[in-house]
Amino acid sequence: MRPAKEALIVIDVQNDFCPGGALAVKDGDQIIPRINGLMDDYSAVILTQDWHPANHNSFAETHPGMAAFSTIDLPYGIQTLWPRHCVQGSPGAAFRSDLRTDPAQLIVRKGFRAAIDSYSAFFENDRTTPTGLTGYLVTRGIAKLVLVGLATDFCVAYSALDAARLGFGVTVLEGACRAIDLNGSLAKQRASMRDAGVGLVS
Ligand code: VGL
Ligand code: ZN
Repeated sequence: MRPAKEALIVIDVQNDFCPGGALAVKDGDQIIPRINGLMDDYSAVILTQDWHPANHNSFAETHPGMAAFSTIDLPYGIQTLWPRHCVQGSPGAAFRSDLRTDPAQLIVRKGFRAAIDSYSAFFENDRTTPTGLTGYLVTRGIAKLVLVGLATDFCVAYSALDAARLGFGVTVLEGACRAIDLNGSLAKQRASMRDAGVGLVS
């Protein structure tokens, strides 16, 4: 058993990010047995769930003429446009049926405001609007976080960088993550995480 002040945070292991899904991450499903096995070692287990309205601003379909995986300028900065994914209540937004969810004590839904995306489990993409997760962790006395899930270079990395900035000790178990790797994003985010003091462990 890991120390009580340490939490396992499982990022976005949802149908749309796995093979066959709308924004499939290569081999995204292959991390699930390992994640399931980790859950019994942690007294705090938290899941996140990407949870968008159908007209979300991060969807290419919301911007006529714009292609998926291109970028646009929004008031909070540059936003990558994604294929429509993880629409609230849709099968694609559900957790993979082989992911254990019973051990989770908290499920954080994010990206539920149409005007702003939220990669991180802590803040939306303006880096200031909080999800509330910080308060939950702090009031439970949790100081160290172990992050796994999808995708390494987007939601996992943004969460890890925010957590480090907030003062948590952060480890990313890369063997229990898979990446999108868009235009070199994986190498860039791995370097940023290292610079921020995030432990990268295979
Ligand atoms: C994610 C892109 C869009 C992720 C979520 O979970 O990494 N990536 N929405
Ligand atoms: Zn999303």
